[in-house]
Amino acid sequence: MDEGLDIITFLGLPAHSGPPDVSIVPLAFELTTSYGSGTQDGPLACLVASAQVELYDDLLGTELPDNSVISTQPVWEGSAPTLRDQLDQLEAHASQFFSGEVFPLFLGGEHGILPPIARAARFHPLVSGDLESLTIVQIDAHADLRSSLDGEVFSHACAASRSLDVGVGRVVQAGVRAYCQEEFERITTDGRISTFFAKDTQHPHTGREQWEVWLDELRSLCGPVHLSLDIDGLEGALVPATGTPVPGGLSYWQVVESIEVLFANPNAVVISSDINEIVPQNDTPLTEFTAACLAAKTVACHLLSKKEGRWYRTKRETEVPVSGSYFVDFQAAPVSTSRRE
Ligand SMILES: [Mn+2]
Repeated sequence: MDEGLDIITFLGLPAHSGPPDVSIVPLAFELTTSYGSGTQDGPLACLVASAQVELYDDLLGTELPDNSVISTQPVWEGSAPTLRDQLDQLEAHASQFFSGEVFPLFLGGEHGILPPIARAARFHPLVSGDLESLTIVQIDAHADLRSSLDGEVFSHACAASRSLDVGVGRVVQAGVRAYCQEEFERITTDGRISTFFAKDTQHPHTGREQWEVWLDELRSLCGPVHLSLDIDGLEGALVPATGTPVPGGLSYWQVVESIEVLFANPNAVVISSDINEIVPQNDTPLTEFTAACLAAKTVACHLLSKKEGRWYRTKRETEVPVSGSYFVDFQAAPVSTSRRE
């Protein structure tokens, strides 16, 4: 790693000693991007942009870090020779942040980071080996439910399918507006998946009603939750540098509202989050700055939920064994939908 990277901290906060309340975990992971590239540089660009984000959060009513310790981890770069080896490495790296004592916010990197993060979540005390209890809330232009893309089952386009395959109980997703027939059929037949299509929530006349249904879904979740925010879920104009910008997406304020409503749910505990598909923009920092603003909002909502007693610092009792080579040996589960011939 280049010298000096360790001095770039989230929000430009001074490095702090002591046990962190929040860990910002940059993941320079880009092995399967299919259109635009540059996601490996996204996390660092987001950290640099975050120094310009205002520290005051209106919901928290004070400035970050609000007497908490927010630590910025060194940028993780996979060193293993193959994609599958890197996924194992990534899972082992992510596992450190599921002790229950810290809230991790992973910065990606392509969305392919999700399955190893989700699998690492099984070590969180509230999940405690039962990944079925975990819900992934996904904001994304894409359903990410393909069985494979270009022959690769660990493509970023399969992030949600592979997360279900590693054992996650539910995926609820909004902003979705780019998907293939296989994905649509899976959405309509797999009871573990709830999809809120952008054509419904963003409809010029009836969108408001559908948006309320999405918010009610977030209010009704129970148990541990991982929030996975693919920034291409936002309207493409806000994040033009992301790998696959798509028109017709969520507004900035809709994503803010989704984060606030999710963290306010008294029956769910958001144990971790990621913001992914960040790509540095050449002519303006809009893409990485948008991601940094949403990262700050996520951290503020976590700190508020902690203040208000919806998050508990729990300690893992036993050490996490290194998971071996799960992804190397991974066999994709048979696709549960049958395609019409
Ligand atoms: Mn995605």
